[in-house]
Amino acid sequence: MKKIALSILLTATLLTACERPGSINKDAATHEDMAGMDHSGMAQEAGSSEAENVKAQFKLSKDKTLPKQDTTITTTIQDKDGKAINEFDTVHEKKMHFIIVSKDLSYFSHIHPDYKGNGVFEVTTQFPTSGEYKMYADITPTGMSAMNKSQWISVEGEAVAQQPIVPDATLTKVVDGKSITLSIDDLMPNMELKLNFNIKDAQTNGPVTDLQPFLGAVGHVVILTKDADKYLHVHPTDEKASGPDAEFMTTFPQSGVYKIWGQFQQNGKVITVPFVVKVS
Ligand SMILES: [Cu+2]
Repeated sequence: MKKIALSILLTATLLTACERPGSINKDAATHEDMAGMDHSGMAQEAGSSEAENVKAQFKLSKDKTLPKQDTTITTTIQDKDGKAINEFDTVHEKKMHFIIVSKDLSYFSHIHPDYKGNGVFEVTTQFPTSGEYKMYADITPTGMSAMNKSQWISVEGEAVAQQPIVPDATLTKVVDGKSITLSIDDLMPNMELKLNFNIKDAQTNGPVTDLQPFLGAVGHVVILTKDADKYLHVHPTDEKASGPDAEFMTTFPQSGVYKIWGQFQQNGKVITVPFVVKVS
């Protein structure tokens, strides 16, 4: 009896996967936690079998990583047999998008490592404070779908106060003289949703219509679960838009609190606007 139930469940799962070829969940599911990290720093992955066959090794330039000091992060991408994966699609102008967040998600950094060949990427950055950080490498090995690999790291020093991650009462924020309002069709899990960022001049309240392409699109959006466990795939619906609206699609894989960062560019300057939402 149990066997039959399981096979029905499996069939249902396969059907769902077939019905939704562009399924975002497939790309988004990524796991890595402190406990699951071994000494070599190999990231273990859950998710699609394609992603399971790709491994990332993150190495920091110093044995002890200190805040406010240049730290080089080397990310090596290999297949499951330890062979270098050396071809990557350029997505939004880059072969790798690299996100670093603090454990409380108050710190967010979006940078682009240089590709050194042979599956090796390198970037130099500084961590602002001591504490735990999570790094995500967002890549599309040629012939595969987009995927991300992640790992927690510790920056030495005295513990710093953690900021609470609380859903915003209002989804309008003022950043760098812009007033940005986020609207989402429905804050419900497991459905493809539209996220619209409406951008106004905070002083005149006039629409901002001269957004510049940022990484080849109207903007870039990163979404993480509150515990930083899941990194969601987000894509713009109209890459060539220039404001005041910038529209993106994503799927929240489960109920819970998520942090969303929108990044837009005007007059050569990038603004990053964070929101916290509750999906239920
Ligand atoms: Cu990027």
